[in-house]
Amino acid sequence: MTAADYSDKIPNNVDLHEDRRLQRALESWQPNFLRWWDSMGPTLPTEDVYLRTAVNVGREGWAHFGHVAMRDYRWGIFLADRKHDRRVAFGQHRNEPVWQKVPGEYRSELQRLIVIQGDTEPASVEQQRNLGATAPSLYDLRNLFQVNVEEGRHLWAMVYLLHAYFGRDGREEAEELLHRNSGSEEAPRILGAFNEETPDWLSFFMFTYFTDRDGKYQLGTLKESAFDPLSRTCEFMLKEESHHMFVGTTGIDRVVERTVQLMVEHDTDDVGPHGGIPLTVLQKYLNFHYSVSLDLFGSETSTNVGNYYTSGLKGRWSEERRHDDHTLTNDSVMVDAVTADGEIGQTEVAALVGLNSDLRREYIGDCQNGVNRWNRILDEAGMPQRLRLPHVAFNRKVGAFAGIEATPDGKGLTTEEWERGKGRWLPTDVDKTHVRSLMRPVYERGRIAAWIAPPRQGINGKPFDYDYVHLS
Ligand code: BYC
Repeated sequence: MTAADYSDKIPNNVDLHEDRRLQRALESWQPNFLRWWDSMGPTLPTEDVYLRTAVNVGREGWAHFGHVAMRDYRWGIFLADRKHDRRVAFGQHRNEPVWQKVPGEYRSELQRLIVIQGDTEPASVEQQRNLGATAPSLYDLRNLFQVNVEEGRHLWAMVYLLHAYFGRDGREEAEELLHRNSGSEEAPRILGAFNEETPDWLSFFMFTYFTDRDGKYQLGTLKESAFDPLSRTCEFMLKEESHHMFVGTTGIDRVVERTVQLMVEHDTDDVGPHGGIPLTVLQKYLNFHYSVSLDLFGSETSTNVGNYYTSGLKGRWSEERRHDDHTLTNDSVMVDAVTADGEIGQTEVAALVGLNSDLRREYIGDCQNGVNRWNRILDEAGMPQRLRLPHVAFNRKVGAFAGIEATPDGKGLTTEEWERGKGRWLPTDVDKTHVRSLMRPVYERGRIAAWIAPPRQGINGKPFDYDYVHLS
């Protein structure tokens, strides 16, 4: 069954009505979720928003578009269709049928992975809650809210698994997902990047480009999981996720485009006084968001990830397209490391413990595509400047390079050199204040703030000047 049952209090395609206990448990979590949404979700009051709502998981027509009051959004539970002959693709259980229940021996690891994944979803909504007050256009405002409601749905996706498969512990973890908060002193979110601020729209576009992209890769590995309900839920989440990255990619496109226009118009690189964001500031924001997102991949060498793989809990990106034995017990790989003489270099490790590096490599290749795209905009305008990804050792708080400092070129630095240089590589208070000063809301249909170019197209075939959001 793929079509969602919308007559249920909780829309779903998992026959929730057949399991009254589970249904009651989720229905009692629902008001807590709404309380969290009211207190930690978007702060800008709106009448309704032109949103996409998932209605089906099939290839064709999976979503419905229409104006809805955000609080009445139908957050639901959608798993991709079950493949009846699906088998484990990797690890020690390779070729065995996938699991419809959680094996006792892997219960705590699986729960931990689901909790970490679940924790990021509401965290991002919290980080973005004030952005509505400064949206550059109604089109952008609508995209922000689309991302927010879908992150809310992704929380539902993980909470469903916790309630359905992890008993009382799972229900307690589901409560905790609403109690931890981004940036909180007492109960912060689990992963570093999700406790950082998203105070302006440039940060939002960088976040949706770099941090949502970590989400894409992590979900891609969980989609390979031998635990079939997790696999199926991640498969469907990935479908929604691509719009979030589109928002980031095209958002940065449009900032670069506008900056270039101002550079040409005023014959200067310093577009700040002309209401634009200089390329140097863009590069600093890029450096920050990329390095913080690299931290989300964990350490270059990790026994956790080797165990997850061997047990069948978490696979590799495109596992089935890899040409090897899918167990990796005899393989080795080179991973980034600080060498014995203190230099930034590489070291050889068992392939299994190097799997965070494997995933990160895929991610970095994908990130580079965006940079190439933005550089094409510069190139076509005849600009010699280029944006680039900083070195993996730059500004790291997790993994091999957490204990050292390095330039964006990957040259090691003393602490004093780092302190003296960091204002050239990461956004300073002056940069942030300038970017924030540009963040004035533009809520008239068809109009756009002066620091960003309009999009080439609207949403779902609608024009840019469509009434995407009705403010209250
Ligand atoms: N911050 O063995 P290691 C998304 C901890 S984003 C703080 O290298 P492992 C989204 C680690 O837990 C995708 N702590 O780690 C995007 C471990 O702690 P314990 C989210 C960190 O397990 C935008 C210790 O350090 N999903 O969906 O190999 C908007 C040693 O680390 C951090 C997932 O991440 C950090 N950055 O890998 C909305 C998938 N990194 O065990 C949504 C699920 C590591 O010593 N999670 N630590 O107490 C995982 O697969 C893994 O847990 C990790 C870490 C990849 C995160």
